[in-house]
Amino acid sequence: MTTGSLLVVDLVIAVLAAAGWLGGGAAAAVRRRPLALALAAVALLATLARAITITALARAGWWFAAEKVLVAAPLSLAAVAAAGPRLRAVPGDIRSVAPALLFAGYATSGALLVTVLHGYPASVGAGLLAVAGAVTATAVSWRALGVRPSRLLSRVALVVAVGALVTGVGLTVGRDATPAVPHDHGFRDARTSDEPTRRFTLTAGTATVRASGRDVAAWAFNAQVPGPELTATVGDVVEVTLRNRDIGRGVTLHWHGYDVPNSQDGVPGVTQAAVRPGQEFVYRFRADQAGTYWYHTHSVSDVGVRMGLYGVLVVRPGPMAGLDVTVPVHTLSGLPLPAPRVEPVQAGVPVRLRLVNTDSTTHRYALAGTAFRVAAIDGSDLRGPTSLVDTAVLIPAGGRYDLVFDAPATPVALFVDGRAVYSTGPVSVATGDWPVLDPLDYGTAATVPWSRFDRSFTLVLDRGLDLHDLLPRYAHTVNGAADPDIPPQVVRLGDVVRFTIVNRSPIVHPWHLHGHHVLVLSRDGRPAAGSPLWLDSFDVRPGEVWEVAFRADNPGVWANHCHNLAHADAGMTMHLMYS
Ligand SMILES: [Cu+2]
Repeated sequence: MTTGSLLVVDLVIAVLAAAGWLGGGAAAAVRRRPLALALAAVALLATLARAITITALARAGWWFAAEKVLVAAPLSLAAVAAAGPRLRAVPGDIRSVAPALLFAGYATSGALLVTVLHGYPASVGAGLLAVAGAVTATAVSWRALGVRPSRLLSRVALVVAVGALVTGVGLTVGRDATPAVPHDHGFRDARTSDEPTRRFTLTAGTATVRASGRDVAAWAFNAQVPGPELTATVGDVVEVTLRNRDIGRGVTLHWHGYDVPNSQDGVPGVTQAAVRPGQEFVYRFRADQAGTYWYHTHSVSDVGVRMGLYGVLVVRPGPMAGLDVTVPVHTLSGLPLPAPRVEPVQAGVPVRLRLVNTDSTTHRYALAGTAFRVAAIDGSDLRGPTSLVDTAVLIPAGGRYDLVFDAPATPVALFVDGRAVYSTGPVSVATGDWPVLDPLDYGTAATVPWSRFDRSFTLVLDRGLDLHDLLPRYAHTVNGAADPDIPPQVVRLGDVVRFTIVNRSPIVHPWHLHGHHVLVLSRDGRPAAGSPLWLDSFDVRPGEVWEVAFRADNPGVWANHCHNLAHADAGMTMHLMYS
């Protein structure tokens, strides 16, 4: 079983245990003897079963099990200790068992809430709050049931509840505040004089565009979605004037995957101020990385990109032979945008399909009718890519794959999530059960260029309750904190930096570090065995642990975030800073 499934199974068992104890207690309180005993038996079994799931999760990594071992296991033991003896010799009046069963229910529910609302890392504060909640709820139940516990027991319960509550609140609220990322640095001017310059103007504005035969309200660059395709040749200087006509929430341009100087990175509040209606900003950078990239607004990026403020950036090493076409995939108001119309080519002509996923979720691509190679991922050429046939690829949010093949005499079609987006003729084939390429096993391996790491950071991705502008929200968290409270990763110029990224949530998080490409070292402890993978966007699936590394060679303050942009907006954003 994968760690991701194990996390889900453990959660289901925990819910079953808590619900069983609480239901059993309630049934006992109203003297429904058979129901009470049945529910209590289910709860007991579920509680014991957690010993297996928690042990398995701890073996997969302490990140997955910390609060379960430290909070759920002791509270589950307390539950069994309280309820077990009462169930072994059930008294004539089942109602007298109710307080013990309810205590077991409150204790296991408290532990469950610690997992769901607090997550990683485990904290003494959260554990004590769970204890306080369980004891208080039990005391209230005692009174409601008219059970008279001994005076000593009542006093002990009161002291435990108040003590745990006060300490727990103190520890939870008093968490160290983290330094904020400095804003609005001096912007370095990347102006250069004598290189050939490619100049573009992008004007952001509200627009109406056509998607799946319907008129849809959009935010667009130059009134089109996607925005104009920007192309350059290695060695050019790219100069883009961004104007904002009427996007009230501001616009910027982020060059996704392009390791530009920090001042050109387009992150509002970090590298520049958002461009307001009537304003403009000029971006300049040297096109020294060939490959497939894209640009998008980073101002209220979740809404802005979804509404259409994005386009493709392609940098070629020189003139390319054959057909070279970009296929950005985007969903606008729930409707897929049409793919570009492609002229048919003669058999034997080399074709490069530059696939770009500009949505916030993973897409599955299947190229039917021809063998192909994956020539590049995230703009970086792969080493020794082999020929693939009837194989699908999964492209994470923000990711790019370049597929190359020689046009066959028969039709070719590209399916995205089962829908044909590009075809040179009718192709009818079921691609749903094709195997999926694992890029970690594809191509020819090379040795990792570093043997030691100057800095190592672990990022544990989860969900948790968070106060944002004094309002509680269920945030997407990193190491238990949400933006803007996640401490930055501080590095020095020249450091070799390793990130361990752990996903203990039940959803995929596509990771994206600005300004750098990271080399994949391993996934779930298994070293990458294929071509070196230099990525800027990669899916960390539930239960996965990725190790990636890079050399800190691009000074500045860089956003480091989940590229499911709704997650990024809901807390999963932090920064890499150079000291
Ligand atoms: Cu995410």
